[in-house]
Amino acid sequence: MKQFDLHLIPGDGIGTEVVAAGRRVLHRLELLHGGISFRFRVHDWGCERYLKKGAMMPAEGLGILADGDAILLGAVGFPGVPDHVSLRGLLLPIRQEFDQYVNLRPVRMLPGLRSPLKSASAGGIDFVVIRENTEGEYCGQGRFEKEGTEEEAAVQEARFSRRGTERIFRYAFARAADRKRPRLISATKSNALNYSMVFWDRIFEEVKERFPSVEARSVHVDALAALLVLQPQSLEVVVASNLFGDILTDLGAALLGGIGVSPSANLNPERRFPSMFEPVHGSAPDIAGKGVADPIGTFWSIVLMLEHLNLAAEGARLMAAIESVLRRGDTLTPDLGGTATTAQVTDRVVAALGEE
Ligand code: GGG
Repeated sequence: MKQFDLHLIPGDGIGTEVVAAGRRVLHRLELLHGGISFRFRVHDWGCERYLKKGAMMPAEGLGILADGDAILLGAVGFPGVPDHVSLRGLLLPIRQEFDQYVNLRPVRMLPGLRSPLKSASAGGIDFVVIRENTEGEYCGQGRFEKEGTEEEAAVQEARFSRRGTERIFRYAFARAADRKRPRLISATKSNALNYSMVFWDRIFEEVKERFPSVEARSVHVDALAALLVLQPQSLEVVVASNLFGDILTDLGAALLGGIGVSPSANLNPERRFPSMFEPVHGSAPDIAGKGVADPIGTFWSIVLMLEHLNLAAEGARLMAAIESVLRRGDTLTPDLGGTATTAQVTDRVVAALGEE
């Protein structure tokens, strides 16, 4: 029996509901396979803990996670704790300290999803955003100046190292080279950001030299946002900085008809540290506790996790189950136009797993 140690951080709001659903799906996969077992260690880290103890996770939190095979996270953030405190107290330290420098976010139109774009059809939109995940605009450096005076100001720094920039491009080019249409677009804004994005473009051109089979170009992020809406079918791989990737992938999720289905993987490709998997959506306090959160984003993130754990067949099995439930379309949560609960969608996916 091969055992996988999984750390679960349900976090805040609907995070607890979708991770509980994910656990059921993993348990079902375990039973169907017969030769694997998932050992779950659940951590009650998040905003509630912050309000009681003054920290989102314990001081030794990263040490606790370090020995796991992977981390599954629900969502972070809740009213009562400022968002920058919750994000910087849990999500960002894990990504940064575990050097999860690739944030991989597929944008794929699955059967049954209803895109707000008239031209979108299942399979028509199928690209992946590779977001730099450890530095850039989210490096956390900056300062307040002359606070409380007429001249007060805030300075937010964006740090792009050669090492960090080169490695994200290498990863993105390698992914693009593997696609049927080997195409890569780098999101830039070097007309306005005269240090960081000029540097970003320079390194992009250097790395491009090493991948002659990939058709690669830079596009300003504002024009790229328009391209996502007007010609998403033309896209294969997009590589972006931390902030640009964050924004573009919410737009990408919206192209699929709602943010609830979109998955993400925070990867340490060298596997020196555990990687973390999480739906793109946040904690959605407005629907938290109502039992109607869409668990599909978490299930799809689990597919990415299974692939990372070299359980590709299990990943494919889960993806097929998700697609069959979406295709039938009679058990969908309200964000996708249905009336089903999280538990009902999970029941359906669990049942579909057994039908393969
Ligand atoms: N599912 C993870 C989550 O809570 N995301 C909310 C969020 O604001 N994420 C920002 C980010 O991905 O950098």
